Amino acid sequence: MRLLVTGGLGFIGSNFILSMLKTYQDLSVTNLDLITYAGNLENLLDVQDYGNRYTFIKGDITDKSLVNEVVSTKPDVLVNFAAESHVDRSILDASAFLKTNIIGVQTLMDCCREYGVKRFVQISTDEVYGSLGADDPAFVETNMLKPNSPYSASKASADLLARAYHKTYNMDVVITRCSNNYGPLQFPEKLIPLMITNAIQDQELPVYGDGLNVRDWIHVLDHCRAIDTVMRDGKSGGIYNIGGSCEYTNIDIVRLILTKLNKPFSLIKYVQDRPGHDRRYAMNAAKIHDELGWAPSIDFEEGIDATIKWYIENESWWRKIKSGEYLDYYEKWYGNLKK
Ligand code: NAD
Ligand code: TDX
Repeated sequence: MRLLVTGGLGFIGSNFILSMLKTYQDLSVTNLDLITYAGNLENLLDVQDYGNRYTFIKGDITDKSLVNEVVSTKPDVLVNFAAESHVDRSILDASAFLKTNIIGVQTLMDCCREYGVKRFVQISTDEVYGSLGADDPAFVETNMLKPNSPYSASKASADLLARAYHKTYNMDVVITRCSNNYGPLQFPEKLIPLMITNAIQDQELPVYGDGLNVRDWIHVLDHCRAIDTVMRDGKSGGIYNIGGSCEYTNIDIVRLILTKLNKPFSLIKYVQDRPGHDRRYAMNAAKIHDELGWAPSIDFEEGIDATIKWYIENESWWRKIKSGEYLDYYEKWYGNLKK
């Protein structure tokens, strides 16, 4: 199988590429990534072991002539991870989100159609469904899309575009919608790596609002295995929820991390809430389980222990990130949230 992966230098994409190259000997990957602030060549240093089974191309998924050139090599499948992915940054400025997450997807799908790529896999998110109340049933694939942030609105737009290309052009498109991922190589702007690295540095841990918002956590490798399953066996035009069935409040996650690192709860700092903050996400993943036989396999306690260990052992990786642009962003965002 010849895979074209877009956005493969980010958190989930790099974990996906590593696990695919390791699992399948008869598979090669071309990775097209712009190397934005979130893309990191260091994430895939280990792929040198795979020789010519891995090719990297630097470029923008909104650049039609480049994408045409890359797609003209006719990969079997395109898996699109490329996106602006951080809700808080979308609140500061939505422009790049609309460009990459919507126009980028259109560009990729147009080129795939032109060159007859057999399948397009769009990596989407639970956030397209909006927010749940404490007693609401978990999201199912048939729920209405009710995005609440510029980020989730851009991802929902891409999902609708993917649906339209399937209906209009009979294009073979599958969409995966996953809950919150954690694991190695996650950029330290997201809750879990932010809290682990701030705690290691004895810095404040900023908790939004009352800290009682709920997320459904899944280890990134369980997500990658689900994507592989949908990519191979998912029904054309199908949408598949992926989740860990593992709901935690943010404050419980933060306290767990501090406890495991043997750091005091006094590092916790409640700050102003994120505008439009979704209260709760929970995924009903019965469809992917019943139709394709996938279920998560990594226990949260074990996964979080391994993740904390990874951040302790890879301090130079995240210390390099936590400089320059990151510090400017941090000041701009958290500077406004002080209570
Ligand atoms: P990330 O921010 O870590 O990585 C995004 C990658 O896309 C980076 O390597 C970046 O350089 C690249 N990129 C950005 N704009 C690009 C462009 N215009 N052209 C080419 N490459 C570009 O994101 P992530 O957390 O790995 O998420 C990957 C995908 O999964 C996203 O589509 C996101 O919406 C989705 N998702 C993420 C989560 C999560 O918990 N992180 C959960 C569900 C879905
Ligand atoms: O400093 C913080 N303090 C805090 O309380 C940060 C960064 C987050 N939070 C809260 C906000 C959320 O309730 O933690 C929760 C998780 O926040 P994020 O890590 O920013 O993730 P979330 O907004 O839930 O979105 C994530 O999951 C779905 C990913 O970033 C998206 O890319 C994915 O689509």
